[in-house]
Amino acid sequence: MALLEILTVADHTATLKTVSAPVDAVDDGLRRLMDDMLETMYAAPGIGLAAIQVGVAKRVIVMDLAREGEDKAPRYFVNPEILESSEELYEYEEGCLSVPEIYDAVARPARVRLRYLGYDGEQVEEWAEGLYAVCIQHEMDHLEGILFIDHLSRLKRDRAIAKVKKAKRTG
Ligand code: GNR
Ligand code: NI
Repeated sequence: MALLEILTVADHTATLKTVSAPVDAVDDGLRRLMDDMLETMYAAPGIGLAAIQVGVAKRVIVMDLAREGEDKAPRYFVNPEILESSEELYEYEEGCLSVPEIYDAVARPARVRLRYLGYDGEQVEEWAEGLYAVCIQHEMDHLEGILFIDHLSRLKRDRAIAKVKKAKRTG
């Protein structure tokens, strides 16, 4: 396994805005990417990671929502789709490894019905709610080149990017 570099808006805005391409086949090469992404996410640490955050424009996401002290619970999503969304919204204080140290509230559908391929290429359909719904929608935004700060006002977004750039400069 390998640790990958996580790209941030300090200097990789263009890459992070890329729309990722569907995956043709869940093969050993893709599983290796997912393994490396998971290791990178745990090391960060984070609860989710989309492939574009490590510079790979494929529709691939890894996630683990287990809390500290709980057993690891890795989840893998290839070519995920949202089939249905609740009218009800849920607001959550989001953060992003590509916008480090910035946190703000985003309202999204409280429940989403998902279809995706898992680690072995098996097709899954299920409802997500709570933190799972928050995280999968945040990650699926990455596949479209959208960051959580794109859901904020332009003023907040510009301030967030300026802060990340300054933090990178000053170390
Ligand atoms: O680690 C992460 N935490 C988080 C908290 C609230 C809402 C979304 C997230 S995802 C984030 C990791 C990340 O940037 N994934 O793209
Ligand atoms: Ni993110």
